[in-house]
Amino acid sequence: MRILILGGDGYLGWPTAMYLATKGHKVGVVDNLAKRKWEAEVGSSPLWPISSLQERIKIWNEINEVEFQCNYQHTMEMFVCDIAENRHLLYKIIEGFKPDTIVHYAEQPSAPYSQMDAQACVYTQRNNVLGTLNVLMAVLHADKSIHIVKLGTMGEYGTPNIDIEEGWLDVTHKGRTDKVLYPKKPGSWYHLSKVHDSHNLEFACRTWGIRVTDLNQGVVYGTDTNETLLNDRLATSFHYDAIFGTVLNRFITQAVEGVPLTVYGTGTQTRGLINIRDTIRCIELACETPADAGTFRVMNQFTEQFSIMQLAKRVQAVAIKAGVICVMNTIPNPRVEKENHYYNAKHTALTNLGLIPHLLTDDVLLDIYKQVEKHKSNINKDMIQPTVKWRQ
Ligand code: USQ
Repeated sequence: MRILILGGDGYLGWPTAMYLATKGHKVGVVDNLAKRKWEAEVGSSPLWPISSLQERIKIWNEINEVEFQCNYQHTMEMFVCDIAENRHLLYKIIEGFKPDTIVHYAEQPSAPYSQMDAQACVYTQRNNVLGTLNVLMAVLHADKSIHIVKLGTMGEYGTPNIDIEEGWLDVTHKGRTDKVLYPKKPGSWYHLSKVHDSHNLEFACRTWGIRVTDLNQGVVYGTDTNETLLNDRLATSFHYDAIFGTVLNRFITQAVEGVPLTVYGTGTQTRGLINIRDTIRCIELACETPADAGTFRVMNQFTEQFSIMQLAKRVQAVAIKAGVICVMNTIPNPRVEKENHYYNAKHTALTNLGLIPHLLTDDVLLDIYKQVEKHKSNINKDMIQPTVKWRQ
């Protein structure tokens, strides 16, 4: 299959590109390299140095040309394009590469970033919503049979007081029934941008007959995949700061550094989590089983749910095993979110397709801990405490 990955320079996009290439797919990577600019803007750096996208692709292609005797399938092509700003370049890339599938990660991924100020809010929604619209227009322009696999988020649903279904809800109202998009109540401008994307994608499926899979992913954790471990310069970016770091990666880094874990509020808020190794497998499963023409398919992409306090306690126990004293702090919650809430989110679609989850065992936690510990000297303590407040 020919797969074009939009946002292939990111924490998830890059490991996905390598993984799909090893599976024999012809992979093209598109990115505008903006993540590196956002990092500079907020003063964040990945915990270990990250090669440029050009260098990553060069190393990947060299390794694969040697290993597979120039097997064209395993090498990648790279395109620099801002998909939100340059629709016509995106058209050209798609016409030239002729993908069967487009995997779309090319969005500003941070809730705190989107809450920083007016500019960051408007930028996030503009970048994410217009980028996705341009992908839809490009598919309509080039070939309506291209399957779009879009990274959504579990945060689109928020924390409703009823079970969360996979994208759709059967509703009976005054004796009549219908199937509607699951009602969304997200918790940030960023999460809202993904809600807008989902509505635009569904409309395009319904009106143009295109095919889309929206993967509502939970909080991702982890440092490596088999491919990132092949060479230091193929590593993916790992963030622990309060803007781009996700909660479990942050807690592990805080434990390594010996600073109290930053549990926001009571820590009783619950989230779905997923290992980075399962993220790439879920993308593969979605690509291999395309949605039918005219279908907006939604799958919830997480494997286990935990409260934030449970995560903090798990990290604390592993740190203690590693011989380190680890304390946790419940600090005033900088976000506006429910802390005590019902949470029961369905997530069977991907396991039904064959996902065998990597669960969060103590060994998995310890592996991440050890990997982070190797880079302890790079931790910038000033980037750990949250600075962005939701309530202005
Ligand atoms: N939290 C803490 N302490 C911290 C950081 C976070 O208690 O130091 C809490 C937050 O209050 C929140 C939860 O942990 O309740 C998750 O926060 P997060 O920063 O790990 O995740 P979030 O902002 O929701 O966003 C991340 C990714 C985003 C993805 C989303 C999936 O950045 O791209 O869409 O996870 S989900 O959370 O399921 O919406």
